[in-house]
Amino acid sequence: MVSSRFLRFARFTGVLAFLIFFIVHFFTSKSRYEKTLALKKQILQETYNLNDDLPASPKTNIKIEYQQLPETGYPDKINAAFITLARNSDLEKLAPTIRSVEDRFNAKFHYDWVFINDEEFTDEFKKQVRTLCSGSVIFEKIPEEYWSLPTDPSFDKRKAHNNRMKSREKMPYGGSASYRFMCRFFSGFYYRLPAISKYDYIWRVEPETTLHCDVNYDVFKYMSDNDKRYGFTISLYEFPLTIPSLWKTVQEFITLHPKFLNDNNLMDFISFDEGLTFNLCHFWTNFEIIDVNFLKSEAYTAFFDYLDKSYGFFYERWGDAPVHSIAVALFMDKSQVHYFNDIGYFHSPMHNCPIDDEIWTKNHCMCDQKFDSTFKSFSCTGRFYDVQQLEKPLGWEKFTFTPVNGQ
Ligand SMILES: Nc1nc2c(ncn2[C@@H]2O[C@H](COP(=O)(O)OP(=O)(O)OP(=O)(O)O)[C@@H](O)[C@H]2O)c(=O)[nH]1
Ligand SMILES: [Mg+2]
Repeated sequence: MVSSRFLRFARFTGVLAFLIFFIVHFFTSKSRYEKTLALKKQILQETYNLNDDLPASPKTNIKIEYQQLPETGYPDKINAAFITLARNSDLEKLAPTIRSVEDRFNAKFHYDWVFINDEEFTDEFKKQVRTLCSGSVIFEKIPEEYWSLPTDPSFDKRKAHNNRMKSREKMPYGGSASYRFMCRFFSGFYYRLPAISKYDYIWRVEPETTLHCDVNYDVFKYMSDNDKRYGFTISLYEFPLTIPSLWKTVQEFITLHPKFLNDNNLMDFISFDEGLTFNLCHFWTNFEIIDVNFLKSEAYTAFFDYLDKSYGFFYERWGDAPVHSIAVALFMDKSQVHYFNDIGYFHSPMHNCPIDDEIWTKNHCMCDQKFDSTFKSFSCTGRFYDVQQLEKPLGWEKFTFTPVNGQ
């Protein structure tokens, strides 16, 4: 009797305990679920609204601020871009160059990059450069008239052909037609492309080149703020056989248009005898930062048109480097030409490697100062210092000799 009553009581208690456990578990797990959901929401919000005001954590009182790089650079950005002429086949050599320019400079500023080609760029090329550049990327195909022989009746195709044949063994790219198209294009046409003419400054970058040092300031803004219109890193002497009649043609142009000659020009940089002859000194244009409005000016346009009509780009093998350099030296005020001693640059086989230890260290340069070309005998930059009356860095004399076997 007693035992059956006890059994009923035990069964009732068991059911009651199970019910209580079930109800408690139901409510606690619901609030845990809601908490988890709220936390997830918070994380999502923090992730996607990085710059919203976040509450400090009540436990630590620490407020985590997420750093987000601006999409379009910073408010002071100049109307400027990088430009690169390249073939699809240059991609492998170009990719490390873009990486170097981005790592050393552009990842901080996000300037646009315009890629130009005489053919359509492949999807593979576009995909690769897009992923490396931090600014907008623009692809432009060169119109045929900018990359072909002149069509005027007075142009002698046979003479151009003969020059290529006889120059084949005498100079680099002497036999190449496309090299001549490239030099003429960089002398007179590239800045007329709509994708380029809209900028105020352009910085030219070639495949297989490297920036040796960090550039922690906005180079374009520096140029604009200081009224600089041309910037270079390396200068040297031109191969005379490529330009037998260039200086004569320049002299004719100046005689016809003396008004274009700047009163405060850099003639002494390009001539040892006040303009009688060209001393072959030129800025190496594979690195070049230039004011596009200078190229679009009446003086430069008339200058290029005059040179082009003499057909020296084809009857000889005029390079864009002497053409740009002569124009800069004669038509610009010399105070507007700037030598960058702090960027560090390499285009085979020449280095610009800051010899000033403070600059080299501060900018984390990765180059051997022994090989810096600035004050070597094959460079004209020492002359640039003299003509501009710039103070040479301490100990520059130690860097005038080319090391033999790296010693
Ligand atoms: N799209 C295209 N680009 C070219 C062509 N030829 C040269 N280039 C580009 O024009 C620039 C200059 O050419 P380079 O071959 O480097 O000329 P260089 O600097 O005088 O000679 P190197 O000492 O060999 O570098 C580079 O950016 C090349 O990628 C061409 O036929 N088509
Ligand atoms: Mg090159």
